[in-house]
Amino acid sequence: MTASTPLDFTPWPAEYAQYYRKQGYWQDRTLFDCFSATATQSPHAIALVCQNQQYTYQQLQQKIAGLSAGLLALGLKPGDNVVLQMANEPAFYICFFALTLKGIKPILALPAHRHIELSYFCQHAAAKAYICSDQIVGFDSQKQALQLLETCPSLQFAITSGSASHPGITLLDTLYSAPCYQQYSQPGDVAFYQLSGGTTGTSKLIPRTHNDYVYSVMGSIEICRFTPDTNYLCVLPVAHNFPLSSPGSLGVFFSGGSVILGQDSSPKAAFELIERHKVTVSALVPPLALLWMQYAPAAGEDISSLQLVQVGGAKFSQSAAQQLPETLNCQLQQVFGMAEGLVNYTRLDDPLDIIVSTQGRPISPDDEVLVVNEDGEPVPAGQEGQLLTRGPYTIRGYYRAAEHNRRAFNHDGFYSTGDLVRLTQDGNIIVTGRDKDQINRGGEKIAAEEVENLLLQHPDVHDAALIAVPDEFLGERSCAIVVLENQDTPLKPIVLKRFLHEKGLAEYKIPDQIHWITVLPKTPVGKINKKRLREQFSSRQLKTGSA
Ligand code: AMP
Ligand code: DBH
Repeated sequence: MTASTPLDFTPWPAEYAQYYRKQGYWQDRTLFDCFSATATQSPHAIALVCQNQQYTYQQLQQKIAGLSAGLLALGLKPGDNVVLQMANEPAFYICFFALTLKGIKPILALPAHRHIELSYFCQHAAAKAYICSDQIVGFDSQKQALQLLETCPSLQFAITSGSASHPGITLLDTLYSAPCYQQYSQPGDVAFYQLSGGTTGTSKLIPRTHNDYVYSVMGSIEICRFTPDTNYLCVLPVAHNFPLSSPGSLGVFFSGGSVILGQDSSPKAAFELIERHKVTVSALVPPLALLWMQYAPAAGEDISSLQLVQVGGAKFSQSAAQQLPETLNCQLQQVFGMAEGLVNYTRLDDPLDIIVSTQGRPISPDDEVLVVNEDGEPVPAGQEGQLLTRGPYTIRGYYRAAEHNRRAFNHDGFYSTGDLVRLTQDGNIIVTGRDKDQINRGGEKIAAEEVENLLLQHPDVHDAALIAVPDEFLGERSCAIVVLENQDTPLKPIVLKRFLHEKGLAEYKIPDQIHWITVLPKTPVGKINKKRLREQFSSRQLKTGSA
């Protein structure tokens, strides 16, 4: 049996693959090989702590191999796709490694995803199973599972963590069998799908191979100096690329440290975990970093073990970056990454002004970074332009998205990130803006078009545009500008919000505010003039005639 289905992804051209191997980036090891190397070396070290549960590397490895056998016995096969949606719980990692060990490819859904996102993933990837959790607060994942089983023809199995389930849903705990270590996935194969924030429609699926992902993690470990003494607190959603791989939990597992899983990212809960488990490093999005900084001065907890806080996912303001090291009494690292690949870090030994004022530089000497103007020509150093990138862990194409790929990747295979950046003299990147139709709501990405298309499905909506407006806490919040069919009949913003909610859209994508307008301004070529809208609505408060 083999998991390789060649059309799953756009491979790197042979000469690049050969070069990346020659350089030692691609080591032809699977994710499970890397986990196992630690388990062999330090079987009794603590790999994972979550509430009152604790696993050594050996215990976790056995669980992984046991579940992997059970998944095959259930009827899943190498090459199958499954949707994996879990809370911050040990079962996530057990499933992740068990699936990839057997060449079954998880699509890493976020806990916030709902019917619209989940059914799209199931259908687009012809997923055979939905593996969910009983621990996502405020979400009946089993009801969701039944709904998916009904609506997605490819779906054969729904599996849940926890101890109680509806008939027709399999309990994960019943699947554990005798450990089987046989691998059905090759290092060059797609191991799993990460998700992009998207710019058009629903998130795109990002095929990540063992080789490229392992390299991004190993490179990150070196830069962030993860060691067996690292105690990493994961409070961001486990499946997100940042806390999974930059260096994230995988970085911990591959270097022998301990992951401490937190379900509650509020400062008090997180600080208690830091104190109890002598946490040395954590990864935060900017709004969380701000909350931790507000809480820290009067905190009763001892967080003196904390050495490093990584901040990424959205732009961290320079003034907050300046204050963080003193306020949390630790080092700051800025991380500018993307699930498509390229990850940039400020280095631990960089001068403070670089750490505070830039978003760092790539992991790899062979990450190619181009800053170009609208015609695709390189701009002089120091000038703002669009960031294009290509390299040993940046994908060459999204999964089953031929048309979108023609726009997102140029002829030479460079990925067009949609970010506007400036390069400093010493090669650090400063993110200056964005050239993609996306709202970055404190690290959560919203594709404007997806929400606009849903708004247009409401019978009273004639036209709609979703824009980002500045928000002191989130950096940006989302604002829908709506033209009503009948402008004499007022509509309450809450009606539209409820409409989106009932459609099954993830909560974070529901517009923070909604304004009415008689007609949307257009550009000379007839596109909605979002720049004008942003200028017009940026200073509007949440209160004024909106929601
Ligand atoms: P995604 O492609 O959904 O994984 O989202 C990645 C995007 O998040 C990047 O292309 C940036 O737009 C944004 N991003 C991530 N980290 C940072 C950062 N440190 N500063 C500014 N933007 C960031
Ligand atoms: O925002 C991101 O997607 C992101 C941020 C930091 C990321 O994917 C990463 C680091 O790896």
